[in-house]
Amino acid sequence: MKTSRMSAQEDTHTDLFSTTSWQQRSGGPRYLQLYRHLESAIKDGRLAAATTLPAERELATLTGLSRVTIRKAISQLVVDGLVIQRRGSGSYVAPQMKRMEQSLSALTSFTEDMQRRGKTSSSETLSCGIYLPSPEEIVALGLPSDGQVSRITRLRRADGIPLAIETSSLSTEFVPDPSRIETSLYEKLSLEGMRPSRAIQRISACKLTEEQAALLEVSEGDAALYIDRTAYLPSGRVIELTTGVYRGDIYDFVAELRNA
Ligand code: 16G
Repeated sequence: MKTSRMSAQEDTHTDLFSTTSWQQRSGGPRYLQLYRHLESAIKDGRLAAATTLPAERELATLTGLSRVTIRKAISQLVVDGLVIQRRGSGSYVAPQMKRMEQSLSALTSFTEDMQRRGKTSSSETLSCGIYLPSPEEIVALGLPSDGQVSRITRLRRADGIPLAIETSSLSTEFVPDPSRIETSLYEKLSLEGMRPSRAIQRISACKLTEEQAALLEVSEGDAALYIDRTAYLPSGRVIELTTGVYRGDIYDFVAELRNA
């Protein structure tokens, strides 16, 4: 027996897809018409985030279009990041997030940035522990080659939407137990009088690997920003080396320039 919730969703689907108003003889290729129809329904909220789209066969029946045409339109929505396709569990509307401008002049933390925007941030620890440092960590953190490094990799979300994957490395001298970093690394450092006062950040373009894309809920190969931040204590010692990938469809990093 169907639940009333399923029936309501089915009614929405029937209304949205069976109307022929969006299909016009002179409106160009059918897949493009369906694509545009779905794109506007997603953008204006008629198809809300996380709504499951009807299966290809059902869509073909509702719209009167061939399955090949349906597939082409859905594939384009997937490429555009509007729809997420999961093997075995169908297609659903991707969470929508407006682009964010991130200042390059203030040394702030992810948690603070999201709080300022009125968003709820969260952190999922993907890995965490004490490791032998990589050559990059030895140089950046000024560690002895037989030293140890505390490393934590986190998936950063705002209002439940995954935005970035960050790996932070800190000397065990400053952070002996990285598992004690709860929501905010900077909050923990501040409490211990070790908040960085200055940082150097390098930003480059990259494409997401399959694993990164799955975590960020976008498509493999999507454009992203690779950022590394080396942050310093007022004493001049490096406290943090963080490298991360940030979703290119959401982040705009903005720098203010003055006359030299
Ligand atoms: C930001 C920083 C990152 C820092 C983190 C601390 C950039 C590009 N990176 O994401 O270096 O480790 O904030 O955030 O801005 P938290 O205090 O919320 O853990």
